[in-house]
Amino acid sequence: MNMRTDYHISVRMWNIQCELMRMCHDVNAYMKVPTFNLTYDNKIDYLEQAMNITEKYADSIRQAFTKILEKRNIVIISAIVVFLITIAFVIGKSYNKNTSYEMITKDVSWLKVESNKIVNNSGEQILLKGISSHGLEWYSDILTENAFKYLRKEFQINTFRIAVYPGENFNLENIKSKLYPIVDKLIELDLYVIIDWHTLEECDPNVYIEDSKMFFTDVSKKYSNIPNILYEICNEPNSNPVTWDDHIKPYAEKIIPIIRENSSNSIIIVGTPDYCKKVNKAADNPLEYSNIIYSVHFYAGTHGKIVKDNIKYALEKGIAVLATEWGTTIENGDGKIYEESSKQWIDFLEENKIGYINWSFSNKNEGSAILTDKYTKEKEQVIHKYLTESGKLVQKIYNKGE
Ligand code: IDC
Repeated sequence: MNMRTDYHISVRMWNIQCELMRMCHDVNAYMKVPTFNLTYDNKIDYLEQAMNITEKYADSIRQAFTKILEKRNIVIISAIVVFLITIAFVIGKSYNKNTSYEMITKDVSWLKVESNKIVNNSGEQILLKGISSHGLEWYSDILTENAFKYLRKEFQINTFRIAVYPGENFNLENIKSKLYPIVDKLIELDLYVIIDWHTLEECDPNVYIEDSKMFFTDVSKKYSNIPNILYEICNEPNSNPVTWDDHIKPYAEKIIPIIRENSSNSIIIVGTPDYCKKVNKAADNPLEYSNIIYSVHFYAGTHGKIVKDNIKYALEKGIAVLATEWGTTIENGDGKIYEESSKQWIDFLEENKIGYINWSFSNKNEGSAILTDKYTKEKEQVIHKYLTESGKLVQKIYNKGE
C-alpha cells in the first residue's frame, strides 16, 4: 500500500465516518448518542472514536432509524389522507354546485305481495311513498334528474308514478321516446317507478285495450325483470255501467299475462270501480294471479270515512291496497288545500301500512299541483322556491313535520 492509496483510504474512511456522525447527530434526539467537536487536527483520534461509537451504538442507531422511518410513514400517510379529504371536499363542492341535491342510495329489491302486505326480498314490509307526474304528454319537460333528486331528498319519496294518457291522439312511439329516458333516470336513482296507464275519460279501460296491449308489451319487454318497475294497468275505471266483475277484471285478465310473459315477477296494480273508491269490490272477487295490488284514490277535501271503510274491508279480505293517487284538494284537483284531512288520511294509511302517491308533480295552475306555474325546468336548482301551498303541505307531511 503506497502513501497515495493510504491517503485515499483515509479520506474515504473519513467521509464514511463523517456521514455516520451526521446520522448519529440526527438521531441524537432519540438515542442520546454522545457527540463531540471535530477539528482537522484531531481527525485520527476522531476516526477511532467514531468507529468505537458506531460499533457501540450500532443497534440503537438502527432502532432509531426505524423510528424515524415509522414517523416519516405516519407523516406521509397523514399527508395522503389530508390530500384525499381535500380532493373529496373539492369534488363534493363542485358536484353540489351542479346538482344541488345529494343523492341518497336506498335499496330497491323485488317486491312481493303476501296477503295484504307488500314485502321486499328480505320479507320486510315496504311502504311505497311517492308523487305522481301529471300527463307525460304535457308535463314531461319538468321531469328532470335534479327534480327527482330533490323530491327524493326533501320529500323522502321512494317511488315516482308516471301517468300516460290513452286516447284518440295516443302515439306509442312518441310516448316511448318520452317515457324511457325518464324511467331510466328513476331506475338510476334507485326509485320505484309506477308506470300508469291513465284511463279516465273513457270510463271503461276496455275502450283502448288494443293500445294498452301494445304499450304494456313494449314497456315490459324493455324493462323485463327490472325490480324497480310496477305496472298500473288502468287508472280510474268509472261511471255506470263499468263494474269490477264485468269490465275491470276481464280487462286485467287480458293485460296481466302480457306483462308477466316478459317480466314474470313484476307487481301489477289494478284500478277499482268508481274512480278507485271501491276497492271492496275487488276484494269480493280478486284476480287469480300473484303479486297483484289494488288501487284506491282519495282527495282530502272530498273523501273520508266511506273510502276508509272500503279499504279496511279489503285488507280484512286479504288483498293488498295502494293509494296510487291522493290529493290535498277536492276531487276536481283544484281550489284550496285541506290540511287536517290530508294529515288524518296519511296517519290512517301509515297505521295500515298502505303506501301513498300524491297528485301531482306539475306546474299547472291548479290547487293540487306541487309547483307554481312560474316554475320551469331551468329553475331546478331552486325548485323549493316554487312550491305551492299543496307542495309545502305534502313536503311537511312526507317529512313527518321535520
Ligand atoms: C285532473 C288534472 C287536471 C285535468 C283533469 C282532467 O289535475 O289538470 O284537467 O284531471 O284530465 C283524478 C284523476 C286525475 C285528475 C285528478 C284531479 O286520476 O287525472 O287530474 N283526479 O281531478 N281522480 C280524482 C281526481
